[in-house]
Amino acid sequence: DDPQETLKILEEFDVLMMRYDSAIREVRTKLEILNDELSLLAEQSPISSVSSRRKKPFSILEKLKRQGDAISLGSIQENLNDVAGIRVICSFVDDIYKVARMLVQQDDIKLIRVKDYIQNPKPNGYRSYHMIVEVPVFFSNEKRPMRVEVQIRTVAMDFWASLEHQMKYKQDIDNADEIMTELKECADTIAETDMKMLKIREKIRRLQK
Ligand code: 0O2
Repeated sequence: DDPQETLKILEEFDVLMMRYDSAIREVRTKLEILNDELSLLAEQSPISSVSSRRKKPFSILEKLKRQGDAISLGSIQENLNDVAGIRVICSFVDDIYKVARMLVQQDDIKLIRVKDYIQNPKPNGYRSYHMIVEVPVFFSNEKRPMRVEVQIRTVAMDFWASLEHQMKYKQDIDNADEIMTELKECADTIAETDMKMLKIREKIRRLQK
């Protein structure tokens, strides 16, 4: 109720969001450096693109409420792992694991959690490699560990996920089951194609040697 108090909380919220933006920049830079180096060593870049987003205040609030967590700045840092999100798109499945390994082996990166939806696809067919990492970010007079969610997937997995994601916002549609079945079939075909592409690339490499 106190406007001064509200203003103070909003300012602190802004500072926290700036910290998440900084953490995104730190991890993006690490990925760019890895990609630059690996591109020089091999003829192809392991990463085809990187995108990032910081969760909007409304979505932060919604997720805290959904999880039944307290609505506070401390609660955001404690209970949300995906305020800072980075998506890495690779051409080939083996690059996903290579990039993930090279990122977490850096001694300032702390691996908090891994969810390998490539080894263990979700029932709907979703495939992607998820990691929650903590990266230290240096500010004027302190160093803070910040959490970032890194999703790594192939171009094909990403194509699938963006179409499937649209289903989340389309509830109560008549042929939902049919669409879900079709999506599942596509996901399996994509996984098979990703593996075939990897094998073809290996054959081409052997020919070049
Ligand atoms: P949005 O709109 O992308 O931000 P946690 O992150 O721990 O709170 P959870 O569910 O355990 O929650 O994390 P998980 O399983 O690692 O997945 C979180 C994110 O992965 C989702 O974020 C999506 O971006 C993506 N994802 C997971 N499952 C699916 C899926 O079935 N289909 C698609 N298209 N994406 C998926 P949000 O916050 O749900 O959504």
